[in-house]
Amino acid sequence: MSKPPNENVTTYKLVVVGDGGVGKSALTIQFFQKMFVQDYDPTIEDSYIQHTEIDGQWCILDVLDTAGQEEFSAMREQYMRKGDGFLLVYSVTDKQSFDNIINFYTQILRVKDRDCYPMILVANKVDLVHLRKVKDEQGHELAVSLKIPYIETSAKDPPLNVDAAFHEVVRVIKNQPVDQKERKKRRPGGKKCTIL
Ligand SMILES: Nc1nc2c(ncn2[C@@H]2O[C@H](COP(=O)(O)OP(=O)(O)OP(=O)(O)O)[C@@H](O)[C@H]2O)c(=O)[nH]1
Ligand SMILES: [Mg+2]
Repeated sequence: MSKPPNENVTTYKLVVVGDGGVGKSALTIQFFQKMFVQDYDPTIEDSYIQHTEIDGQWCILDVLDTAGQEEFSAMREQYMRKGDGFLLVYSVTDKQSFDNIINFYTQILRVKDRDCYPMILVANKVDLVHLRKVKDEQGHELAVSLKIPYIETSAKDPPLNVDAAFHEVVRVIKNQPVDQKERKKRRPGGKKCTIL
């Protein structure tokens, strides 16, 4: 790995959303601090910032780890406004968290006033094979219907796809067509845009 450059690099604001207890903090801490947090300590809002090299290019990742618990849901619109890209996280052991992904997705598009936005679908806790309630096909199907990439992760040691998830959302941000960055939500009858 080469050294971080001194000149200005692009900053990407990423926001990690999803129900309480799905592993948003565990994924974020595993990415930034390379350790697994075993205990559950519900988050209100934490942010992390770090230089990172993705596909040979240095950038700054500014990651907001949000509160999944319903009692903090009033803060959602505010952090959604700030994000350049979103990780929509559910736990494969918690069907309700999977069913709620659509609510986060819809709310992000509404807040951004767009008909698509850089997001990825993250199926976490895949190490808990015997407790799994949501199959990989269900995750894939949802991702296809939302037109966003799908990735299976485990924040537990040894981590699975944790770096890959954060890197992928940056790729989606970078690869969005220029006109899409400006494009507002199309009114009824308009053409749909795609990210993939
Ligand atoms: N086995 C396993 N446990 C996990 C994984 N990710 C998180 N956990 C555990 O699940 C619990 C909840 O994880 P958190 O990361 O705190 O959940 P959260 O989504 O941040 O929850 P809120 O902050 O309330 O929104 C903790 O006990 C974690 O150790 C995983 O990939 N595998
Ligand atoms: Mg948390």
